[in-house]
Amino acid sequence: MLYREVNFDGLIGPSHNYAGLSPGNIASGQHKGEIASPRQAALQGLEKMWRLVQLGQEQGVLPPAPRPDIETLQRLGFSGSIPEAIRQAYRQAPHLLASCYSASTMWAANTATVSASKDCPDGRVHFTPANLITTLHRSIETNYSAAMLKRIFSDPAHFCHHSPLPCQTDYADEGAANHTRLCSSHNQPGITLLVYGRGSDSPVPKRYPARQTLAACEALVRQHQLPAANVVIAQQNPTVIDQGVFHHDVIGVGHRNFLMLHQDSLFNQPQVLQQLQQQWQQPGHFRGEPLIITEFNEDILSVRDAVSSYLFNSQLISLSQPVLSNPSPDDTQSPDTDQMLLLAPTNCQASDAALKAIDWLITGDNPVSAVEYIDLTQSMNNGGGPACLRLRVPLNQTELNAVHPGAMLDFTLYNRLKSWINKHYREQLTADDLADPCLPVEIQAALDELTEILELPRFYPFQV
Ligand code: SUG
Repeated sequence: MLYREVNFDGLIGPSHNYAGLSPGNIASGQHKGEIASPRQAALQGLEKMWRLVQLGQEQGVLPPAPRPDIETLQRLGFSGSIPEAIRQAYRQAPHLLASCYSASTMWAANTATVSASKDCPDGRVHFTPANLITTLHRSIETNYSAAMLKRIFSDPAHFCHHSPLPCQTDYADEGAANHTRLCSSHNQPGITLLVYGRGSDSPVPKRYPARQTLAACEALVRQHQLPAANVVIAQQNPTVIDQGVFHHDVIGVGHRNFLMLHQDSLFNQPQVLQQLQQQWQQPGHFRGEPLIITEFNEDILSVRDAVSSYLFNSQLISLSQPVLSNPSPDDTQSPDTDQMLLLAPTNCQASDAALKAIDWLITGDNPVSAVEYIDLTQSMNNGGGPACLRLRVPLNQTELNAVHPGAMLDFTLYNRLKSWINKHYREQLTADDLADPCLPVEIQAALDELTEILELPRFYPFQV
């Protein structure tokens, strides 16, 4: 049975704003307090999803968490009616109100760690929702994400849902942003590369938090029962964390048998890459194709330029993946070559260094043969590029058939979502707008209608 990688993107929610909530995420700090456009943000995210469909990919949509998170506001001591709790929070602690309003579930790469059924002994796809405990606004995603994933991937014959790791700093987990699955084809078991920033006695960054721990990676391997021979756990280089690489997917991306990363991404990088090659070639594991690793040194692209352009947060799209079904209208292309496309953020076009590096990449000895740019400025200004917005789930046709069908993007859904965004989303949102008592009412109406569009009745707590 044919397997392929399916991207599920977080639909950008109506409260998208710039609150500077993420220390160590340079864009989040730089754009703090700016006027956000939730409508533009959501349309940009939707266009990215639709482009993937046009490229012959299966593409799923994950609904946003309900915001503001009233329960968290109450737990933080803001009491009374919803408008009253919001008023108090705005007056006393606006950053807490912003945290409860954050649209951060858009960055689906942080929603969970996912292992392919080909990699797990029980032949099911395994999910562990990330606890995201490093920041308040992201930690409040977990309960929602766990329930949402169970609803979208509901069939226990195919999907196994684990509890999030314990909410304790030793188990800080940021999900698939620190996970890369390397395989010669999705039909074969892959190597799971997990990257952490903080371990028992490893060097730690001095300036910014290391968000993922070694203990979390080890626990994920145990939960998913991944065979040790197919796992590599590596440490992020603390010096790149201190330059703004708050997740590994800001400095490296892998797809199938290809891994591209900055030369300074990992601690002891030469040894890690050697281990990957050794495990790739271990006896009894037929891989079919070589593992191709392309390292960018400082002369090709500095860490600084990598962080500002987000080149490594591009999506790599295999243009030779089998098309399992064809949900698209007439203008859909299904290229049939052995090449990969780099879907890069338009920020790369504004950087001479990134453009040169991309040119070096696509003319080099590796599978990337083309580049395309996508405008995700609204999300990018919060440090979320193309790869941050998607959660990758390798699936075969039977598994794909078991996914909630209303979440799979086709031309009709694309158009319905576009109209829905244009109808409900504000053109602009500022920090002061979060105090507007009309905003929660507007958001609730929008999400209520969304659940009809996605065929998810009684999905949000306010609907039960
Ligand atoms: O966790 N930004 C997110 C960006 C997540 C990017 N994801 C990946 N690299 N996979 C974060 O730092 C900023 C929100 C604000 O400042 O308003 C924020 O949460």
